Amino acid sequence: MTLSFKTCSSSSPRLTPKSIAGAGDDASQFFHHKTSYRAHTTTLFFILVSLSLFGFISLYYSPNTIYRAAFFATTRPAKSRFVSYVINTQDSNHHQLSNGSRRIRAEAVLWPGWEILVIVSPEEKAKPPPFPGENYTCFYPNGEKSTARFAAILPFSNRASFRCSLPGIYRHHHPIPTPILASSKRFQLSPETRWPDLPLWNFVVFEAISTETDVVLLVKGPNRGLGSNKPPESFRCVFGEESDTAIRTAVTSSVQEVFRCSLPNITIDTPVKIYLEAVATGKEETKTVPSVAYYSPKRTLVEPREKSLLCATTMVYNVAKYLREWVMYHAAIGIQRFIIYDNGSDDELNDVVKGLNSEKYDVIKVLWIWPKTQEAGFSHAAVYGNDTCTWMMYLDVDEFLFSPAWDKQSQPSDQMIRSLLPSDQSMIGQVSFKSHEFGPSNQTKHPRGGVTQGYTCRREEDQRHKSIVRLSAVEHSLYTAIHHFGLKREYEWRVADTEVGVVNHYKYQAWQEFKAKFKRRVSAYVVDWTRVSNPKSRDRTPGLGFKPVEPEGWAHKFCEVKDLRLKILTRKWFGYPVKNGYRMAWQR
Ligand SMILES: *[C@@H]1O[C@H](CO)[C@@H](O)[C@H](O)[C@H]1NC(C)=O
Ligand SMILES: *[C@@H]1O[C@H](CO)[C@@H](O)[C@H](O)[C@H]1NC(C)=O
Ligand SMILES: *[C@@H]1O[C@H](CO)[C@@H](O)[C@H](O)[C@H]1NC(C)=O
Ligand SMILES: *[C@@H]1O[C@H](CO)[C@@H](O)[C@H](O)[C@H]1NC(C)=O
Ligand SMILES: *[C@@H]1O[C@H](CO)[C@@H](O)[C@H](O)[C@H]1NC(C)=O
Ligand SMILES: CC(=O)N[C@H]1CO[C@H](CO)[C@@H](O)[C@@H]1O
Repeated sequence: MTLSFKTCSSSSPRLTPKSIAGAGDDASQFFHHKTSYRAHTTTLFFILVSLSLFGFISLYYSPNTIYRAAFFATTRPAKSRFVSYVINTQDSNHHQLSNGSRRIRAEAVLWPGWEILVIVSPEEKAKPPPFPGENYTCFYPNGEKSTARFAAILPFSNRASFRCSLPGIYRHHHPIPTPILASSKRFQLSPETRWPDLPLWNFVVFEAISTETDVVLLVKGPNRGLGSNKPPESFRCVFGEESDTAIRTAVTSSVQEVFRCSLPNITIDTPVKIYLEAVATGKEETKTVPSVAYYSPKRTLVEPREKSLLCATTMVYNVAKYLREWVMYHAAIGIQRFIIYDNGSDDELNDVVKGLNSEKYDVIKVLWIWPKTQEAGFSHAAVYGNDTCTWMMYLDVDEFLFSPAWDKQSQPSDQMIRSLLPSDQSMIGQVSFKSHEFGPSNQTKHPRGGVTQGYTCRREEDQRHKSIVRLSAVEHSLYTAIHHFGLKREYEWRVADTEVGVVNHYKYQAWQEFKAKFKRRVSAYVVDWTRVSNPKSRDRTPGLGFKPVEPEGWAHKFCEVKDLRLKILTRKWFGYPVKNGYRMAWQR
């Protein structure tokens, strides 16, 4: 039973990998046919529909007020974006006019954990915060305030962001007012102050990326979960804030969290706020999805980089420890550029990336602070990488691609991955490689020589695949199921035979490592592993309960086959002898 294709929810036949094509296809000898995929698609489709229905109902009845509030928010008409509050002028703070205090224009969104992410608007371009010594503060209509802690500079738009804790009194308030960000601990609120509703994280436009021909919006909310995509015609994109000057354009695609908007037929040269709008139907009025995203036209590169690279992208959280091994190995076999989407790591990731850069590895880091948005992040990477990369490998940092046939090579070569891919002229748009899941292999801590040296025992069965995709072949919708992308109609998808190429997935590591990793899953549709729901999911570890307690005999689990192939290969290529044993090139 190949559940690995359960994520092909669109049940589109072109999402099914093709069998070996006819003669003349240079890559055909590498691929084999998986007849069972299509047979399962229909059944899986129904399972998915029921699952997403269940998901929706459980969201609606969730005790979590954020979800409920958001549900109501979606049913409110767009017009009431502004609410008036009576200001409590008795509050002592407000009698003291502060000289230096400046209101900073900003957008905000309520995150899980009653935290507000406040993002400074691009209109604040003259003096972008943060400035040392300033005491950034969030102010609320009733005179309450909370400290605004600097969070990060967001990539692409270069906006500073802060975090404020939502005061308790507003936690059961609906709608919640958007706080005012000011540069000191005191601020004079005026009775005319308008308090727009605070967008909630499950119903918001959170990112926009422009292409030459359109703009891609990443949006939480309208399409909830798998298999519930609303037709593009039911939406419009709104460029600009004011209802009389805003420009509306057509939405050309609506799949998962990714929407694509036509560009307005006038030139916009400064960043403008961009919204998504659900068009009025017989039953419902027009409603606007709130936004923290800005549109700015795509800058044409002064010196466009050569668009010929073989790139890799991955989304990480606190994996600095593994990154050197992963980058150095894959660079040696032909990955030219690494694009790391960092989900707010607080380990030494920056230092590791800097170190790799100083050794001439092309590694760039993109901060991706949006929680539980791995699919949207992968779609983003496809667009972002399209300027410089022809092929993009989507692999996690605990996954290593290799070919068993390379064991005869005494040195790695930068043509190795290339040799697993079809020629430039081929109409194969994506090649997937099955993975083998390695167990803890008796390790009790991170192995000194790296994962390829330490983990050598695995489960026997092939597990789900990972893919290298030709970016020009990616479907307009940018649909991704993490393990593969949807392709344009004219392109084919191949799954490589495990004798040709296979991914070693160091999935079940020494308990200390494994525990940390599985506490934070990045996918939007995969539940936290400690939560009792969807207990049959493939993402759940067999034999593991719902508590982060080391199962008995963990170090010996998932050990069915001794597989030393990559250990021997990497030791030959990257190991050098030292006094008592050997060291790997990535060891520091
Ligand atoms: C603002 O600063 C000026 C001097 O720089 C001072 O005269 C004035 O009283 C201050 N206003 C307030 C409200 O603190
Ligand atoms: C910020 O707060 C500190 C401590 O309260 C104070 O010393 C400092 O002057 C404040 N800075 C500004 C710009 O108001
Ligand atoms: C731009 O589009 C609007 C409708 O969307 C149309 O009315 C207008 O004529 C167009 N302008 C140009 C210059 O094409
Ligand atoms: C793990 O240790 C056991 C003995 O404790 C041994 O039989 C087994 O081969 C070891 N497995 C690996 C992968 O080293
Ligand atoms: C990449 O750019 C090409 C045009 O150069 C376009 O056809 C293709 O759809 C783009 N792919 C992505 C993922 O944006
Ligand atoms: C899945 C995951 O790890 N998401 C995290 C990404 O980063 C944000 C902000 O640090 C967290 O809130 C998410 O939980």
